[in-house]
Amino acid sequence: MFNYEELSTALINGKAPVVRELTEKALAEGETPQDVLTKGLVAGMNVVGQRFKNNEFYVPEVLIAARAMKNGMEILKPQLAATGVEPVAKVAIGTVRGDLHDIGKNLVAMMMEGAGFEIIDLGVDVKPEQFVAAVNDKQANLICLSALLTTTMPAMKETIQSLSDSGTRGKVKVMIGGAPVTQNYSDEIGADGYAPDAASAVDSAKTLLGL
Ligand code: B1M
Repeated sequence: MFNYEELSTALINGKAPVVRELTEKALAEGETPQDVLTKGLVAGMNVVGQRFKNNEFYVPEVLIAARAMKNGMEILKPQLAATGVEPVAKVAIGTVRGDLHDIGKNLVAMMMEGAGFEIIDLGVDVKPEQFVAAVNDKQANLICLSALLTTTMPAMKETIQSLSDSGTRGKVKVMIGGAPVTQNYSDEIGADGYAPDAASAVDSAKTLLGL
């Protein structure tokens, strides 16, 4: 039985090479990529978040842990994507203007890629007009907006407004998510859907696109 605590602890302590090694070991021992992600990496990141909240961790420790998480995710990405077949739809995903958090957004992108979606990753601090361009120039069928800060949630509303102003709103579905985001907020700003985590983001995307 793979020792997930060892993996989570390495991530919490920011030991990137150990995280990479243990992620590879877990897969070699037959653990599923989904289990390695949730029981190992996300579990560790949750502890980091809790410690950051309690002022036991400061920004440098969080960044080092985030880098360790990326190391593990690099190993998992091809495995998570391997289940995919032909792209089922084109998704433009990004963290909204003013917001630099990308770990959750990357997880959502990875899970969606694994489910067969073609992903256009616009990165972080993405301006409303960049999302509009993804619909007009790259024919995205679904826009995914991520926000981790209460102060950047209004940028989700502004993005939807820009889609309407540019006449593209009718061509695309909009899904939102991120720790402070709720279904109520989604309803309030006129998004088409909300998902609380990466796994349900895949289900919601499929429902929204009628797949
Ligand atoms: Co930031 N940060 N941070 N931070 N940070 C939070 C979010 C915070 C809650 C910490 C705290 O105070 N407890 C707090 C926000 C408070 C608030 O607004 N309510 C906060 C703050 C205040 C800040 C700064 C302002 C700190 C400062 O400088 N004073 C600053 C802002 C910078 C900016 O963005 N402009 C800042 C900076 C940073 C770092 C750069 C140090 C680093 C980011 C590194 C990176 O992303 N590359 C960081 C981190 C790591 C965090 C915490 C610790 C962890 C976030 C994370 O990655 N979680 C976070 C505390 C916490 O969450 N407990 C915190 C793991 C990730 C897997 O979860 O992103 O929630 P999450 O994603 C989930 C779901 O939300 C969902 O699926 C994902 C997987 O299940 N999801 C979607 C996400 N997007 C989705 C989209 C969807 C659907 C689902 O559809 C489209």
